[in-house]
Amino acid sequence: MRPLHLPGLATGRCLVMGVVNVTPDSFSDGGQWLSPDRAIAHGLDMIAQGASIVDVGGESTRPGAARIDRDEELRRVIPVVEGLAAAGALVSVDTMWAETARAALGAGAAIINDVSGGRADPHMLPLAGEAGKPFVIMHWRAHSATMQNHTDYTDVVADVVAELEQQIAQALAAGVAEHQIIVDPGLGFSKTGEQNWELLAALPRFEDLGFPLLVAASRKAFLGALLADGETPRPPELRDAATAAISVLAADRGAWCVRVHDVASTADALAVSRRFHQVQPSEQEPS
Ligand code: PMM
Repeated sequence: MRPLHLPGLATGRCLVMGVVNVTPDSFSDGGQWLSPDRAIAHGLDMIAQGASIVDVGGESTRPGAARIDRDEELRRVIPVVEGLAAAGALVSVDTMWAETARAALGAGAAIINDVSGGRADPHMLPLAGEAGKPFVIMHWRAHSATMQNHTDYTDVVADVVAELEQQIAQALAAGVAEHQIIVDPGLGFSKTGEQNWELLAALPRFEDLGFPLLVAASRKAFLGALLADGETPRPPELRDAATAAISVLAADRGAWCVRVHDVASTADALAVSRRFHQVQPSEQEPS
């Protein structure tokens, strides 16, 4: 894996990115962090719980969501990025708009997390190249309003890998450096639940692309469906134990970082996994 140019991050273990959605309507935590002070406090709490990065977003990308305008996104995101960065947090900005990314970098953000991987705004890739900051390239086919109409694949793993390779090539051609790139299979974005499970099983194929791998399964609908009570999906806020389990499995399959809403449960699960893997089976006493 090519090392990222991002001093201060731990190596040799899977990192945790905590999510702060400054939105009224995210499926997972919408409406909870709309006040900048509460959002900043929540981000700092997540760092205390073990997050290395705080991801701040102002636009919901839940399936079917309508887009918001740039000014509204800026108004939501910039004070939170500024407050967290001033407090010493490593901040990523979750945006598809180059203008928001530029303003967030000016306010102290260290990473651009563009779920469209540069496809939504033609100015994003040149900005990422010019800024020289780590840039998340997520597999993406269409905006949230219609993305679930675009779940046809011949072979989901091979197709998502190939489409990510195209996105990476476009980024490199636009001036993004190899050492800036983070890749993400984009669970839930133009994917059915079944396809998400197939992608998770194939994470080593994504690691083989040679870039740090970000995995964001947290509270997503496929977990709600797995844990449904009859026809009723498990509500998002009750999907954190399942998320922590996925975090461990993803770390074991090469994830560089997992993006989660509840940092404490994932950080604990990853600590157990690290300790567990320290002991070789041959060293264990028969019980
Ligand atoms: N998913 C969401 C938002 N941002 N960023 C990346 N890199 N990968 C994702 O899968 C991703 C993301 C949607 O989830 P949320 O609304 O709970 O934040």
